[in-house]
Amino acid sequence: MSQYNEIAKYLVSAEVDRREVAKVTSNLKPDLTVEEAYLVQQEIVTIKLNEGKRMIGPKMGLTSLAKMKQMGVEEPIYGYVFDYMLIENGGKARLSDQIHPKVEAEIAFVMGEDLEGPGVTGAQVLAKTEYVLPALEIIDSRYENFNFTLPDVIADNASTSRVVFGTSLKKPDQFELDLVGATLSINGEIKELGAGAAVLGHPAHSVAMLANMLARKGEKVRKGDVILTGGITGAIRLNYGDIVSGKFDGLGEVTFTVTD
Ligand code: OOG
Ligand code: MG
Repeated sequence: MSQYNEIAKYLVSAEVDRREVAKVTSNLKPDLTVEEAYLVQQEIVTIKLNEGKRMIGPKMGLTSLAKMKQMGVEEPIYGYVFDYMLIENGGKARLSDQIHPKVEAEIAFVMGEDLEGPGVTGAQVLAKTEYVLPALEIIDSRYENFNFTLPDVIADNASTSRVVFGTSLKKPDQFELDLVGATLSINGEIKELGAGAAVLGHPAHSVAMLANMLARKGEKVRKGDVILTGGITGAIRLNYGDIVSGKFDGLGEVTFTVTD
């Protein structure tokens, strides 16, 4: 068994047991590189697929300048969303399914055609996008205190935990997605706000960058993939009883309630 597979099992068991663990770079593999971290992530994907879980699509993370600066990185990261992570719009997110969850507001793309890098542009993304829709992502780092280095968070499938997609699908040409405003409220109080432009200037740039990053591994974005483009807003810690609402200009509202 490879060392990457061993680290993948360590992280999957933390997720399954809802238990925070020491980050990989603090003892298991202090010299973990970004490239190796993606190999660990790939092992996690393989484990989940072998368990019969279905992939919904890739997601981008750390796409806002604020998050990149905070992490000291120049490039975003990606991970993968699976079917068991989906919560219906208006549904319940259970605290007992999580470790220390946070929520963030995002714009998602549904691809109408494959998208193969390198050299993909935002305009090409928009031309190949079937729909755009609003989403709330629940991130839940498996690491103690949500504290990690860049390779750690990549290995941990970019902290992905749950996703609530909005129910109305819109054609991308109806919007200037960079100008779409979003608010994130908890119990009726706005906690975070932003606009699509927070994501690399335009959320389509996030999908383009994803295609170009995947191309380095000979992979592509696929027709039918539902892609989270990264948090527009900062992430807010969730507590029992919270009623969470993301409102996106013209794209609609996404809500869920936090239960025990
Ligand atoms: C990493 C995941 C970031 C986003 O949208 O930026 C992410 C983290 O902050 O834990 O999903
Ligand atoms: Mg996110």
